[in-house]
Amino acid sequence: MQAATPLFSSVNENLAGAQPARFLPTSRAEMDALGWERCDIIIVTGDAYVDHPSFGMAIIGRVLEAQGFKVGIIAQPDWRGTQDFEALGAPRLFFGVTGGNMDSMVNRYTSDRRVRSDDAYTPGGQGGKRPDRCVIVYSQRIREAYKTVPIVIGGIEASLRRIAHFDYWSEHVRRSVLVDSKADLLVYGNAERQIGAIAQRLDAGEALSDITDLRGTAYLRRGMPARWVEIDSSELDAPGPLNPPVDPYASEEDRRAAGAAPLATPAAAPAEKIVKFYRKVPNAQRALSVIRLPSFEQVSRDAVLYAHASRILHLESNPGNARALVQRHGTLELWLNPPPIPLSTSDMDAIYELPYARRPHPAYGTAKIPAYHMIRFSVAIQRGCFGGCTFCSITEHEGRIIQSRSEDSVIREIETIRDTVTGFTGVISDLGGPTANMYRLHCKSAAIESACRRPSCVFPGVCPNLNTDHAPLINLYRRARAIKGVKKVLIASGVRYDLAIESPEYVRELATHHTGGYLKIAPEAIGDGPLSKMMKPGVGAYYRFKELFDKYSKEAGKEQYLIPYFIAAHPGTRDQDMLELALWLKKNGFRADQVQAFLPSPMATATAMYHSGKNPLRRITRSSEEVVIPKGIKVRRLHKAFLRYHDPENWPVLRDALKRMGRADLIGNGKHHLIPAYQPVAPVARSGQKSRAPTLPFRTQHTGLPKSGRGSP
Ligand code: B12
Ligand code: SF4
Repeated sequence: MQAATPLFSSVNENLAGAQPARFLPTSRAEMDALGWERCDIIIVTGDAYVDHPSFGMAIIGRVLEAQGFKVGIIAQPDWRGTQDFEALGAPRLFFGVTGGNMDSMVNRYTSDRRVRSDDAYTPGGQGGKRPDRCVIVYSQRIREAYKTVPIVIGGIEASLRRIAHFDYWSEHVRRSVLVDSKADLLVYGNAERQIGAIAQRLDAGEALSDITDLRGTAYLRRGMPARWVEIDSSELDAPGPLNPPVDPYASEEDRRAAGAAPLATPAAAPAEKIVKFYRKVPNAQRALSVIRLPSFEQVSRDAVLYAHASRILHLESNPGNARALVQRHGTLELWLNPPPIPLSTSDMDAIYELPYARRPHPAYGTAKIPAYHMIRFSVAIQRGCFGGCTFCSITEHEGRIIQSRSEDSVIREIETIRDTVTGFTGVISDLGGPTANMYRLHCKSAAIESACRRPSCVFPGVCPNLNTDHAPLINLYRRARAIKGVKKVLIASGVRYDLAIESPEYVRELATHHTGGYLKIAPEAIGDGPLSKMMKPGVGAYYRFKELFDKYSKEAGKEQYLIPYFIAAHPGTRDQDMLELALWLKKNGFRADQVQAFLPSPMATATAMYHSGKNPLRRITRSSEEVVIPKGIKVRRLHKAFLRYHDPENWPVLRDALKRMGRADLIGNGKHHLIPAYQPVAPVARSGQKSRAPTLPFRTQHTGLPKSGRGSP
């Protein structure tokens, strides 16, 4: 893989030397206090400003500050006018716009599309402080206030909406967010490398429109550049003729209603070509080759092509071998440069050790920001995930290559928490990241890793090339709990148990020292149907992990339980699968308190399944595998009801379903029945009430990270 220059190697000499601000300024008065006339860059964000490395605006702001730039923050502006956007004046170089740590639609709505009343990223946990699709709205307001100031968009929302994408909340394929926001440049993935380079190049006098060569960015252009070899994506992975098969019995009216061109004769319907030409590309030319995805217009009318485009994007996601992608939107070409080169350990250390205040901006007073409270005593030790779970898009965002901090750097951060964070009682609530136990894990060979196109290093089984040595992580845990003043180090990020069983020593360490009674893990399903569509391991790995966990808990003299999480209504799940899961839960004495149905979030592979009914994990053709999609409120409710089979409110719907499925034998009042035949007048065991069986708390759709993850003891 191409080597990258260290992140802070080129600090602008003219700008450097200034003392870091205690907090990045959020008002004119704070700018005055710092003696600033204007900011170089202003970051506009959908989250409250928390100056902590678990919050994107703080990381990006501090990275730029360390490179000598003056950075201001506008957090959760009132989007109904331009006033808040003008609070700091116009920046000298550009506005950076982010929706915040989460996509604004994921943040604002439940998986059943109901508005959430709360928002963990807002003071007081209050909902309603950000608009739908923040990035578009904020960019538009900035444009209204300042016509010519460049806008760079980034963060999860922009990153995962970088190409034409299915938007669950409108049930439509939307254009790249770059087109709708009319921003100048989109930064995707981890943005530290790109944002520094952009600021420095603009500072050196380059125009934003000339920055077309940066990895991890996307921009719009007219026409194609000279010298580039264009490869038709359908030659890499043939979806078949682009027009859906013609229904010879459809009336002309039906066809017009479906948006199709009038039919002369069935035989005359031509198979549209995505691009005009295709050439085999010699390796030497790979750096100058670009893959043409079907256009926005094509993928929005044709779900099979959508699934094809999604597959190609995922195949071209390894920074070691990814090529540029281009997707036409109307008359514009959306150009996507390959992903950024992963951050080195020294880059990661430098990023996490910037002078963060480690708390919310003082303007929030005593208001509690729940997302901050969750993580104030926890430490991020790595980024990236090679699990590839299809319902999660962290791999599409942070990449598959694990980027780890050094042990020393993590230890220093724990000491900083101990010494500076108010309320610390000696308990570190998490050492984690997207997954708990991928620290320092990587492919055995850099050359193989660079060439690999597998979407996961652990599915369908752990790849023989994967180094699964948990020793560095074990060592880190040991050092962390030996720190003076640290009483306990908990692990709350999701443990990838199929990996953990490769290292019984790790499971021992976890069970003996780092579990507070319950350990949440995420099998997500138990049937091969859904598991194969989720890219999750078979239930055998769960049993093996449980066996080890129970054994080591017992040896440590601790009574501890595993709390497994499941997703209802994931693509590939039949009613039968949910029934089997309900029987499994009952057999194992689990009672889920609250459960979550699959949320088709932007850019996830499972979202492409949901939208197209196809399986993009395999070659997509018109006749390729069809996936069962539990769509619609009725079936989603039913699948959730199976997970809460013990709740009397669900019994009527479950009785109907069981009868329809020919399993009325499971209705009755005996131990072997799933639900009783009678219906109590008033509900007897509403959620939240204590039951004898272990209760499964609310699950989140993290890579296994429970809601109480990254931080809650
Ligand atoms: C810790 C955590 C939490 C904590 C909160 C603390 C926190 N700080 O976020 C808690 C436990 C509360 C939490 C809750 C939830 N979370 Co959470 N959480 C995380 C986690 C693991 C780490 C967050 C973090 O440290 N981010 C670090 C920042 C720096 O990363 P970043 O935002 O991507 O920023 C980088 C780039 O995007 C870019 N960038 C950022 N800002 C800007 C600005 C500009 C101008 C530019 C150019 C670039 C840029 O540069 C940054 C550095 O590279 C992430 C996964 C992850 N990222 O590892 C999930 C994640 C953010 N959570 C997620 C979800 C779904 C949730 C929940 C909805 C789960 C649930 N079902 O309840 C809830 C939300 C509750 C609510 N809305 O009220 C999803 C969001 C998915 C999406 N598409 O939006 C994520 C991505 C996990 C996943 N695997 O899908 N979460
Ligand atoms: S060869 Fe195996 S371990 Fe290496 S990157 Fe590919 S899937 Fe991962």
